[in-house]
Amino acid sequence: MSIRLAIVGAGVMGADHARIVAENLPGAKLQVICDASPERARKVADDCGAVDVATDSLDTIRRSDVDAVLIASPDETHAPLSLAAIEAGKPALCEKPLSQSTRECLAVIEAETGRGRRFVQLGFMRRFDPSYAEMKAALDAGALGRAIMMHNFHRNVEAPANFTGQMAITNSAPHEFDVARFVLGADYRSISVFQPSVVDASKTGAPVFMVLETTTGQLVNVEINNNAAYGYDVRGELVGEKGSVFLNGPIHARYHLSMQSFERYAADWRPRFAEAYRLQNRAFLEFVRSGVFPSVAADAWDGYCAALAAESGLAALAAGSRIAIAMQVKPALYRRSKQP
Ligand code: ISE
Repeated sequence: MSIRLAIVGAGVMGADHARIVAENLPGAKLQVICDASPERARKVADDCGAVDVATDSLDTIRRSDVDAVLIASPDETHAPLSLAAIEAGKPALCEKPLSQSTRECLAVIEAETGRGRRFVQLGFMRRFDPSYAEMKAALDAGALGRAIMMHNFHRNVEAPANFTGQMAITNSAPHEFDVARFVLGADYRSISVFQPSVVDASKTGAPVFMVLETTTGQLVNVEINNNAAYGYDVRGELVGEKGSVFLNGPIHARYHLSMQSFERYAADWRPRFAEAYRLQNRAFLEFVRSGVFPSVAADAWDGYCAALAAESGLAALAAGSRIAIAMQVKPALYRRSKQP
């Protein structure tokens, strides 16, 4: 029998998830598209062949014809809607970040711990990206020797108008906080944040440069530049004792035109990470079917770790100094292999 999915939030990511489900997720059925705007919900439902539309997210999560939920609404709703899914006993694939506040992440963790299983798979899709997977596999296989450093660049064309100065750290950088932690298999000990004085720091999406130290002695640096102008560009290099691995994006063509040779950039992250989203959503469907949490996927604890790095990053920026990152003790549920 098909798994009946509700998508909450019909913006850019909700629409993209609906398309992935419709085109690439055999065994899943788009049951409901829910959005505060009925027109937006209807448009996505019509484009992707969903059965129904709704405007109330909590009612949608509780509906008896919904087996699992995909949360793609604005950041501040992620934790409350995850809690509602847990309360309804339904697995949820929640877009990142779980929350911009560690307090809210801990509430989700407490709710899952109370029920003795994981419900929330977090949309840190880069864990499923073939280039990061290969980087991690090379490290795990010992090919690079011990990891020493990881360099990360994250550039968007232009920050959305609603992007506050802090969102480079709380909305964009969590991808790097999570994926570097995932690749290295290490937690963070401290963070320092810098801003180039040549740009106006109050400007929407002003760039930041961060340096994190891991508990196992590596340095991780992260550039976030949400007004890079030229294209969506994510780069990463893992440096080990014996060599390094550099990420390659999925480039399908090279142009030779007008005395130039070049490749094209996408305007946003969806083409760059299309395969990662597809694999992530497949893993979620398998999780709903089997109850076994995907070993690669991020869970609520990983969401807490990313939020803690972001919160500490904001404190480091305000203080103008290096801030220690002090983690809570990891509950036993999240120490187990990712079984339910
Ligand atoms: C956005 O929310 C995303 O998740 C994108 O993957 C990221 O590149 C962008 O910086 C974020 O704002």
